[in-house]
Amino acid sequence: MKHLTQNKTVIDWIEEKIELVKPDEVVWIDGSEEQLEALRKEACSTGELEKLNEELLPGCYLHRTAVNDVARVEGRTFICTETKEEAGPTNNWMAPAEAYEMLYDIARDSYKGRTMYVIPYSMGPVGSPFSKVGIELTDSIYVVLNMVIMTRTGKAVMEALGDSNDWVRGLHCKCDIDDEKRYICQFPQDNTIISVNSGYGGNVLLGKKCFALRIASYQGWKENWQAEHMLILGLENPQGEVKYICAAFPSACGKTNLAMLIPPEGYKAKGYKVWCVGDDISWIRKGPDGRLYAINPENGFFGVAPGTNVKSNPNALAATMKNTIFTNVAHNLDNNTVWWEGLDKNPPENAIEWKGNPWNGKTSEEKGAHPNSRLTAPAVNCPCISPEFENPAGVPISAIVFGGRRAKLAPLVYQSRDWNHGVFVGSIMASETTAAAAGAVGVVRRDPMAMLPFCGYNMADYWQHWVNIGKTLDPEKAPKIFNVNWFRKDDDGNFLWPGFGDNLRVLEWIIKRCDGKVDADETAIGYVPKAEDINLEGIEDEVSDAQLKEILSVDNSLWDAEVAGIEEFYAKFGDKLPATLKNELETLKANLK
Ligand code: SAT
Ligand code: MN
Repeated sequence: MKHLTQNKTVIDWIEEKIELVKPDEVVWIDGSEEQLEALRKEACSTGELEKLNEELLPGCYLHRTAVNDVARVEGRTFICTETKEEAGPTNNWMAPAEAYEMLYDIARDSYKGRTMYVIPYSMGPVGSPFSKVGIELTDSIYVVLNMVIMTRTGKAVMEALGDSNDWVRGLHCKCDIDDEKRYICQFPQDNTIISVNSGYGGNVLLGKKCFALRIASYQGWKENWQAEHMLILGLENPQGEVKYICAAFPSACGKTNLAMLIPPEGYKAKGYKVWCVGDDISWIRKGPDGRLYAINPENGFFGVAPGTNVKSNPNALAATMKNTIFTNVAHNLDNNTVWWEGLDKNPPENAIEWKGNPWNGKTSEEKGAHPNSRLTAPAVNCPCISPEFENPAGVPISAIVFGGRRAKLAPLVYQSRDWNHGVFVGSIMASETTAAAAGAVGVVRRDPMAMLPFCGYNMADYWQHWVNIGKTLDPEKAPKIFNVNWFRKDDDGNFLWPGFGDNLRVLEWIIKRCDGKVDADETAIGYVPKAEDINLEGIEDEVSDAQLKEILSVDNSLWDAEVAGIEEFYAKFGDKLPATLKNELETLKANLK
């Protein structure tokens, strides 16, 4: 067979995998439109995809996954390092030899009667010093077409790789979508990922969570850079200056909405604008001027559909109007388009729900779209995509923001005292769980830096890596670190902050803090805004002064209880817990007294 490369490390690995899984045919994805169009046609002929209304949604397709395969499966995700300690107490671990044997047994002969697609892809602009190459083998056209949107694929990638051995091996086998034999395994020491028995998003689009976070976080540790679960946005002020912010939130907590935010009317009129560089993942390294720079390694958005509408995120909605793949949403048969909960108040009557059954949105009690249904849209479609999106040098970061869903406790925003305190603030993040992963929803769990499901090595080493990065930065040039919480509720369960576009009011305060232009109140947990410094112009009816004071308040008794939770969590790491974090916790305790 003819390979798209002469790279011997690539050819040998592919030949070995062909021997293992025994495909009928092998097809290299060269990135050409003819090839992709033929694949779309083939997928439509087998029912894997359905072509949507070409006039209303040109180039768009619908896909339904198996009903037992709709989210990431954290319980079946493993970090396979030589020792359990290298994976740490927050990851599932399996010894590599044992994992390979088990996975090869599952994968063996599983491509019989199927085609192997070889997808060469680049995370990051092809040839950028930040970028890394991966090759994914898959027996799913759906995966090919999603990877083509989410990454840079094709010939140019193999040319950029040349004969280097620095590339990530990825083997995906659908097998029988058997959830008892579903495994998502990362081998950071071998640059390898193997995923079997799933056909869903983060389990199978191996460039995304598996590579760009789990493997890349490990690479960053070894190579002195960082892979983080962070959006990147540029905030342009009326003078035309753009400041960049990276923000980490757990899955389905509004990263896509924040990254594509539309400023409130008053801000728009003054000339404020938000540019989206990325909505999920940042690769960060120090630039020649000593500042931290970030790129978005992805090339598209794999956003949550439910709740996306003209008010919550008009930019994301606009991005899905062409060349987009919708997964597990409802199919409106009247006009061959799609619908999901929260899109509008007019659900279709004549539709098919996400499981594939007839559905009347006006009368049915069932949901039309799965809560974790997704849209895969090309970044170029986004009306507010940053002009710096393709910049191989990345964008300079002024602020790092951590955040989660907390009904109580965390104030709307607070700033850490310095880098190490900021690392502590990230390490104690906790959030209510969402539908993005299988399991209970709405339970508070620790999710440090929003990396709990994505850190490819011992979280204690990861924290130490953060501390070490800080040591290499001039404090004047280091990003300032903040924490936000858009999700505070009153005792009746009502949200106290409107969120969405109004979050710009908080970003404005953050940038002012970075520029040293606004004062703050020092509390036990860090710097909190003075109420008068959060601009409520235009939302006085929605957020009263008393309400604002409440969400800016720090309740020391609640924090005392939180300290107990942090101690319990930290205890899991034993002696490996960085001394810096231990000290920061002691400082917090002392401050609370
Ligand atoms: O399914 S994905 O892992 O790609 C999305 C997410 O959970 O953030
Ligand atoms: Mn994510």
